[in-house]
Amino acid sequence: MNILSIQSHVTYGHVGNAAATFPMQRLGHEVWPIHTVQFSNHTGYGAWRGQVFDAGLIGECVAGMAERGVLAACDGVLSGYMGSADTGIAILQAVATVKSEHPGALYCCDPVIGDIGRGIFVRPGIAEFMRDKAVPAADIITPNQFELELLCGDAVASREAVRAGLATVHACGPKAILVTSYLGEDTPEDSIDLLASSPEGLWRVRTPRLDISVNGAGDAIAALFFVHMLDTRSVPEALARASSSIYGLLRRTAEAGSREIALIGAQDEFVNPSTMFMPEAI
Ligand code: PXL
Repeated sequence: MNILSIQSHVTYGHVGNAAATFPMQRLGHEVWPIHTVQFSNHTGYGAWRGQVFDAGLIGECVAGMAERGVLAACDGVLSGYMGSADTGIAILQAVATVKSEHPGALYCCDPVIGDIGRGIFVRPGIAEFMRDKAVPAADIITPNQFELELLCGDAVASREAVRAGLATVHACGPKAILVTSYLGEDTPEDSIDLLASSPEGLWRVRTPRLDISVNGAGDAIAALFFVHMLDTRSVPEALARASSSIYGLLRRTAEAGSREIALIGAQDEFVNPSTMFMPEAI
């Protein structure tokens, strides 16, 4: 598979393309990264240096690839954190260009807006852009619980509410939704749920909750879920593989006591997760 991945990049550590690219490559895929920024390190450190690239760079790189005649071989476009609405518009143009060259290509949008506890951490206008423009253009989305609630406009703590919220978002366009972290009314204290939904069903994986706080895990799971969806075309299968790999990655990260996800050290988890979690239909 060939994946065009349009995200931020950091020199040190692993978020954005520096978290998404390698797991896809380790699974045997070609990744075509376009960097929307290059920073020294992720923003979780509170200080960083670097540059935000002009949104025009995205169109330039896509146009250059179109001139090489390679876009017909692009199987998917993956996007993550968008620094500005301009970047978002350029990403959606890239998606449209890829789909015009390869109508079977899929777009996976990680609608990065915020998180429980931190609230909205993107610039004004991005949340609306995600809800009104990016998500409707996407085939697959990977929100966390906070982002799902913003997208559907309601709390999703109960089983009925999460079903209703997911149905609302499916009606906007995406055929597959991965909820990357979910604490519902019936989630035990020591656990965390990942949900995956299609118009055909809803599946849950429940893993032990690890006591760590890192950046970039969401970027890695979106990439893994996307390539497993492209490979298997099965929502529960992609959920099982991606969640098992991320649990292994985070367990190794916790053991190492690292502030950065152990993307390289734990690479075998992408191919052969040490614990396989089975999805339950709920
Ligand atoms: O993980 C999302 C992300 C993407 N890009 C940059 C970040 C982060 C999270 O910290 O700092 C630059």
